[in-house]
Amino acid sequence: MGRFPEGFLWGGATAANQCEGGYREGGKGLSISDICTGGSRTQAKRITPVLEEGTFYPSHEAIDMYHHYKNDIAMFAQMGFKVYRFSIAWTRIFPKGDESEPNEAGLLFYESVIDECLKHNIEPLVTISHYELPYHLSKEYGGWANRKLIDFFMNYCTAIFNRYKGKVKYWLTFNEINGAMGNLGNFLSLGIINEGTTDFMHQVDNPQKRFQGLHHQFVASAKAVQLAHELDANNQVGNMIIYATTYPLTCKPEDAIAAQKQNQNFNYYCTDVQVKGKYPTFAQRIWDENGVSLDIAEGDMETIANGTVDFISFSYYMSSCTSADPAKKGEGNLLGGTPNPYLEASEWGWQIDPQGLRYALIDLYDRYRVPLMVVENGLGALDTIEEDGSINDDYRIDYLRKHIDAMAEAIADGVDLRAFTPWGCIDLVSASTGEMAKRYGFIYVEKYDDGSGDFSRRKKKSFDWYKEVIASNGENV
Ligand code: BGP
Repeated sequence: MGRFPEGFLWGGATAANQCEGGYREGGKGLSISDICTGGSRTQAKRITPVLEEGTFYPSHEAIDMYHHYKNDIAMFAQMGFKVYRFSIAWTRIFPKGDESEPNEAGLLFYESVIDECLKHNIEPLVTISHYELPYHLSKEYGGWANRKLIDFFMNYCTAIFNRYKGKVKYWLTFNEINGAMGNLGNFLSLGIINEGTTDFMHQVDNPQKRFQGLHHQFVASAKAVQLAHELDANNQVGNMIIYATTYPLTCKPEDAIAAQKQNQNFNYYCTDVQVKGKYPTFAQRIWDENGVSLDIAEGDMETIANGTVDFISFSYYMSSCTSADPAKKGEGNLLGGTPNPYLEASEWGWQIDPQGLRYALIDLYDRYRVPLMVVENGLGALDTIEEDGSINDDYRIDYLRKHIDAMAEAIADGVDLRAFTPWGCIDLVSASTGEMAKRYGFIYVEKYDDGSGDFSRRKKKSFDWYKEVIASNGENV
C-alpha cells in the first residue's frame, strides 16, 4: 500500500463570501461579511456603520466566481480534484434569513455549481455556514445569541438538504465553530455585535452571549445532523474546527498545565460536544471563569446526544506555544500564544509547523476515533508574476509538501484520514484581513486591493505540482 489510502479525497477549499462576488445578484441578501470593509496588511477588516454603495468592498466582487465557476471547476478538474469544498451563502437561499420560502434563484445557482462538479467526477463537500450569516439576523435578532436562529437555520438546512438530495453527500455545519472560543468569534462566527463596537476584530467581549450563541449552534448542528440522516441515509455530516497545536513554552510544569488548559478550551470544548454529544468535564470551570451562566433548554442535551457528527474536519495553518507567565501571553500569531523560537513564520506571522499537523491528527484521532478530514491548510503569500508570465511559488510547494508528508506519517501512525482540501485553491479574499494580496491558490486571479484587475486566471507553478501529487495519490511530492 502507498502512503495514502485508495480513494483518498484530494481537492481544494473556498468559501462563498471570499470568492463569489455578485453580492446583490440573483436576489441575494446582505451577509455579515458583506458589510466588512477591505483591509490592508496592517489593518484588520472593520464593520462599516453605513453601507456605501460603490465603495470597493472585497466580498462584493471578490474573484467573481459567481460568473466564473464553470471555468474554475474545469481547472480544478484539470488538476484531478476528487473533491471540492465550498460553502453555500445562506443569503442566496434566504436573503434575510427569516423568510418562510427559499429563493429559487439561489437554489438554482448552487444546483448548477454542484452539477458542474459532478460532471467532472468531483465530490462536493458543502459548508453550510462559513462566516456568512444573513446581516438581518445579526442586526434584528442579535445573531446566534438568540435562540430563534436555530429554527431559521433548520429552514435553511431543510431547503438545501431536500434540493441537493442524492447529489451532495458530505456536509459541514459551522466553519471553525471553535473560533467562538475567542473574541474574534463574537462577530464572524456568531453575528453578535456588542454595544459600542466599530471594529469586529477588537470588540468588547461579551462571554455570556458568546457561550450562549455557541450553545445554540451546537443544538442547531445536532438537529442538522439528525435531519440529514433522516432525509438520506447516505448523508455524512462533519463538524469543522480550527485545530491550534500548542506546545508548553518551557518544560516548567506550570507551562504544561497552561498548554493543556489551552487545548481543552480551544481544541476540545466544541469537539467534545459535537462528537461525544455532551459537554466536557472541564466546561463548568470555563463557564465560571468567564462569568457565564448557560441557559440550556429542556431537551437540548438530548438533541446534542442524538446528533453527533460522522467525522471531524479541521483547518490547520500554524502552531504556537503557551506560557503560564501572563507577561508572555498574546505576543504570538493570530491564535494568541507565544512565538516558538524553533519555527519560521509566514509574512503574516503565522508560524509554519508541519509536525504540528501530525500532532493534531494523532491527537484528534486518538481522542475521538472518527474519520478525519483536513479541509484547510496552506500558505498565504505575496505572489509575483514574472516577465514571462509565470508565477514561481516554490515556497507554497515547499509548505504543502511538508504538510502532506506529515499527513502520511500520521496515517502510518494509524490515523483514519480521508481528505485533504488545501485552502484557497484559487486565490480569493482573505478572511482575517479582507485583502487580495494574501494569496493561497494554485490558480492566480488578476484582482488587486485597489479594485483593479480583470479577473483573468492563470496557473502558478504549484498547479502542475499538485496535479502530480493527486495523480500519484500523494507519492510524488
Ligand atoms: C480560516 C477560514 C478561511 C480562510 C483561512 C485563511 O480561518 O476558515 O475562511 O480565510 O482561515 O485565513 P486568511 O484568509 O485570514 O489568511
